[in-house]
Amino acid sequence: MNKFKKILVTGGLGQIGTELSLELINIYGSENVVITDIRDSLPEKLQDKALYTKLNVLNYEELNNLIKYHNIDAIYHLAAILSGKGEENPFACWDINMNGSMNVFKTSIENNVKRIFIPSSMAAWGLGIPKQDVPQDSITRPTSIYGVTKVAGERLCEYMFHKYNLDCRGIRYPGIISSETLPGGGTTDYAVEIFYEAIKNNHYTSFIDKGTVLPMMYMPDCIKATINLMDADVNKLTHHGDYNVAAFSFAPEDLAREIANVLPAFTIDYKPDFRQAIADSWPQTIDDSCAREDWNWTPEYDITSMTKDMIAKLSERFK
Ligand code: AKB
Repeated sequence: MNKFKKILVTGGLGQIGTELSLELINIYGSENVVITDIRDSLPEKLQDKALYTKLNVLNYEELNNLIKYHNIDAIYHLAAILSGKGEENPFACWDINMNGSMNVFKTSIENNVKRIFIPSSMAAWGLGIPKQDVPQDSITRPTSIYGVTKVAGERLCEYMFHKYNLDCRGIRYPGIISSETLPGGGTTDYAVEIFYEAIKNNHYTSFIDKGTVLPMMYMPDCIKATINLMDADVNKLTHHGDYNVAAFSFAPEDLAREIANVLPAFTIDYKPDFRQAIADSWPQTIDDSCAREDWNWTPEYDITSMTKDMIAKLSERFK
């Protein structure tokens, strides 16, 4: 049975938002999923398939009115500025990520929203962490403004749960690789761009250096994790806004090798930029045993199956 009656997605036209919205529409029906974003209208592939309202999450009144109007009982709050863009404008990153989330908390409390999802990220980690198998309960000393907002968001989810009985949930996403919508300004974006360049030009210049191993996940697993955590029994959860999840880890040269197995002419070179310092502060592998125990998390894709699927999908689109 479906858990919720009417769902709101903020940032619903972003990298994760687009595919999450499509899956929620499959499960709940297009009349029960309200997509919001700052764009004027829906892209072609979503037109006539979804309810859409242009919304800036910083506008509390509009957000609150929308939630009342639709009688929303679950929110997936994905509107955020990611790590790369965050370093270009730290004040805007704080504003959108923190004040946007505060608006979502406040309206959820006011309107008795049953459950909300606010993603965290591996960016919550930073100085002094174990690079291998970073545990669920580990120190979080991020060096990026995005990471600072993610740690604050995690703590706020916990706080709102205890103070207001607001059921807030979140995952520490690794880098997410996807074929439908490009990511918008993260450090792990290279692992998506590389596929587009491989198909179009047989070559990619990576802004992340050789040897930089980072945790990654394919979009179908990201959507599965997000929906499964939201559907989980609250009594089984030992955490709220900060579940570790993992799928596979690789360095750019590992991914290049996998791509070359399918597209033998592919080559890569390296020109690291400011995002290298962010990547260097993140772990290489993540211990996700807590998510596995609490809500049965298991990923389906590994680097090889993800690479084959990405190339098949993008080759079809760009043929
Ligand atoms: C980013 O690179 O900023 C994001 C993230 C890991 O949260 N993909």
